Amino acid sequence: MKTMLTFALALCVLLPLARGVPPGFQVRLVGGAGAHEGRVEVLHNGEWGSVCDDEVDINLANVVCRELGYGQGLTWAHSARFGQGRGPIWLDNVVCKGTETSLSDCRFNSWGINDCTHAEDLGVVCSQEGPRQGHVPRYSESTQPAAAEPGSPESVSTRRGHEIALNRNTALGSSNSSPQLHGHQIQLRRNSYGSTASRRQENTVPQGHELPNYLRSGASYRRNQDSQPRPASQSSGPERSRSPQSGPVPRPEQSDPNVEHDNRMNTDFTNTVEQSVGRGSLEEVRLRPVLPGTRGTAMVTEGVLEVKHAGRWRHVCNLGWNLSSSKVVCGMLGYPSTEQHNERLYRKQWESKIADPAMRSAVGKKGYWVEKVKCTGAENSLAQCQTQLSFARSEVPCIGGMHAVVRCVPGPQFSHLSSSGQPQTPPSSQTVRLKAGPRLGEGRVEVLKEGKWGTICDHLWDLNAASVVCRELGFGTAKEALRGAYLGQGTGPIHMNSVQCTGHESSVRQCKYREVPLYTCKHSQDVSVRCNVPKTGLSATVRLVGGRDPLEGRVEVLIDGRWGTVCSENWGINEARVVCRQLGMGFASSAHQDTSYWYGNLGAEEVVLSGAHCTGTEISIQQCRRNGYVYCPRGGGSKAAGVTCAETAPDLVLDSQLVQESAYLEDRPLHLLTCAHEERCLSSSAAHMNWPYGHRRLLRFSSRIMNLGRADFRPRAGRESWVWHQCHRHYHSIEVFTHYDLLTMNGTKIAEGHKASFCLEDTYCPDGLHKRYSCYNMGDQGISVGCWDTYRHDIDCQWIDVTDVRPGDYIFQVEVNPSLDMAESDFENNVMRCRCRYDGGRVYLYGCHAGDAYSAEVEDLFEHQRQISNNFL
Ligand SMILES: *[C@@H]1O[C@H](CO)[C@@H](O)[C@H](O)[C@H]1NC(C)=O
Ligand SMILES: *[C@@H]1O[C@H](CO)[C@@H](O)[C@H](O)[C@H]1NC(C)=O
Ligand SMILES: [Ca+2]
Repeated sequence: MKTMLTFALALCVLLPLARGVPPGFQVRLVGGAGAHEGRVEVLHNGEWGSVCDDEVDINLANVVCRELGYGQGLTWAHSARFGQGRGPIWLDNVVCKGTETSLSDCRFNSWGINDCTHAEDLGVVCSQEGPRQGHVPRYSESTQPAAAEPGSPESVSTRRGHEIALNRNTALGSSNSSPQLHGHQIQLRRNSYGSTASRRQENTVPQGHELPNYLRSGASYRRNQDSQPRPASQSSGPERSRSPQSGPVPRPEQSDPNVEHDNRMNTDFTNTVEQSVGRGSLEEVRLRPVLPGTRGTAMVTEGVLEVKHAGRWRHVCNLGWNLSSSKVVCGMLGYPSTEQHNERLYRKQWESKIADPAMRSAVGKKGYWVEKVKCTGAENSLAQCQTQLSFARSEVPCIGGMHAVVRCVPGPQFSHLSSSGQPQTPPSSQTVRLKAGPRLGEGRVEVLKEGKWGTICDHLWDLNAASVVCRELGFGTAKEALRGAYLGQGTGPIHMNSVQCTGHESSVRQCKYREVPLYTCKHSQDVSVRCNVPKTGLSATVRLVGGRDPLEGRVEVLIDGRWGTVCSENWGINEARVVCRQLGMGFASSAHQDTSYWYGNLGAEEVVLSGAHCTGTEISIQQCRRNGYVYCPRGGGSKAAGVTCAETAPDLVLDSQLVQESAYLEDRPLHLLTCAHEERCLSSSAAHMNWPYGHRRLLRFSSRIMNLGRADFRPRAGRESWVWHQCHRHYHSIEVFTHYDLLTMNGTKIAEGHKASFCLEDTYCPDGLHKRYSCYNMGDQGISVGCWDTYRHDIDCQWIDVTDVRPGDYIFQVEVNPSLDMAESDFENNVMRCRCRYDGGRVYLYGCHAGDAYSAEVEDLFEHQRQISNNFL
């Protein structure tokens, strides 16, 4: 009772807040067979956008229809039955009382704030009879006759929509046609019967409800094939006989949607009460936050569970539900684990809700309940659990129960986005990682063994193992378990093969697996995963504008509630990567500092973010370091930052073994070094020598740069800007392509870094691949996927000038693409380091390895321990 009062109070409080219709607001119906039906679109800020179907009930349809000049709403249709819209989703969680004169007066999240996709676009069907004939929108005529109160007998007698009602038809015996609802029997009513008597009869012998046929067809609405609603008599005719299905049912996408629809919707409810849906059909789940403490955050971790079956969202009965089932749901939502929610609070809310007529249809909307869910907790998806689907009927589904509630625990990298979580950094002692994935929660799987990162070979690789990896990394279960180096090849060791997990392991290293004898697996068999990641809402806080396709454009970000541009000063590939990842658009292929060729949104030209500096691993651009106040002398507009994103990217990796094996010293006479001097391949002290007498001491080595990514590596500069180098008689397409450095053990550069620019080509391609890039005769430059570009130790400039270096222990370092000029899927492997001992006469390189090959601890030892033994690594 107290809760009811609170609710009534809340309504009173809301009333005075009712906004006037904002200027320029309009509503329209799009994509229906006639003007009286379609996807609801609203005009806000000059842009049409759709409405999300969350929490919608018939009141909303009534408001929209009246606003458009129709009598009232016949019904509403969720899940984009009238096709998916484009552009913004302006409204979500819209709650109308039914008496508003405009949709804009209903309660909803702020404009554009939603957790929906266009697959949830709302549609409405308006009754064509009404106070006005035809379509008289409010916009052409400002006054609107007050429509009949939705609960009044007159209105009900003309209303033919389907209303899902909660009924307790025993105690009250109410003759009021407006359902006075206190129990929780769920049934579909057809209220086209004129008299109360027949309606009450209907309560005991429920009938099918009337919906235009095209609304009933399955998940995919195909208006063109079935554009005419059939007469009502036809759809309520004899039912197709139906045998209860047991055992596995075909997955929805494989079955004929119409057949499925017939089974589902035109059911004679008196005969069949239940139908097992078997496996494979509950593919999508969501949580609806209903407690005040769980609302209002972009990332929903707790709420009433809804599952999508054959295009409809349904509630799940909590009888028999336990934490194992919650864990599966959380996994699907991108969360690694679950915990117990406050049962008492939800029970209380539930009881007050079903006692309150105003809320009944919101509860009853999910007229079909999924029941008897049994999961072990190891499943990747609810579809693998035992479930039953109940049909609306006179008997009550879920007697004594209520909707299931789930509370998920986000991974540490997301916990700050949930309502309760404190900021946390992911554990540094991680022993599994994802590499080179285009999006968050995707990538090649690498595990740490004895301080060394290695890959997993793909024999027996499956979703169970992939899910263990995903959970271990703070994501949910796996969406995909990929084999065959689908997300690029690793380097270094291959640690595991034939991995088999039960799904209960907390780390993939606890799963059964086989060691990998040398040469039995190749990196072309490296496994990768795609994990379920939580909907953070972060992708809605950045957008690309003005590009030729959706993957490029000027960057506009939402900061402190305002959209604006980003200062392009120091805007680079790391920042661009974060933006692309935040948008779910893959890798960044370029970062633009000049976007004059793209037009931004009016009103969002101003710079709202400056000094952005990302490490590249952040999950949003707002998370990167930035100026406390905006400082951007170069201004926004055409000078604002932009990005181009791409699904695939190259990945350059240095062959460290070859460097180690090929290094030697040469004392080279100066007269052979004129070209090299001209190209600045010698230390500055060379300039003070008495040319051409004397020599330079050179540390020479071969290097091989492999492209292990999934796109060709191409110089960014177009051919017209390549530089002809007369001395070496070729074009340089990239000014700085590699750094060769000799460092002291404390990291100081001792030999002047030689910055080499190169002519890129496919020196070697493995069998089956064709060389496509060649420097000769101004040929196309680049490195094809799978090929490599080799610089032999005996070519000019392929060295470090160590003439001025004293004997001692050093670190030898080669870095490719050091300025991150060109996009790659992984930059961590672009550095290669060796220990280097120089005794004044000879030089030894040992322990050569890629920058990401070892754990942080081992890398630390490597760099700082002076007396490191030769066979340490
Ligand atoms: C939940 O129920 C399932 C099936 O009845 C059972 O296998 C599982 O162990 C239960 N989990 C918990 C946490 O009680
Ligand atoms: C680093 O080591 C060099 C000699 O190896 C020394 O001259 C220099 O002062 C050291 N720098 C720091 C910051 O320790
Ligand atoms: Ca790389």
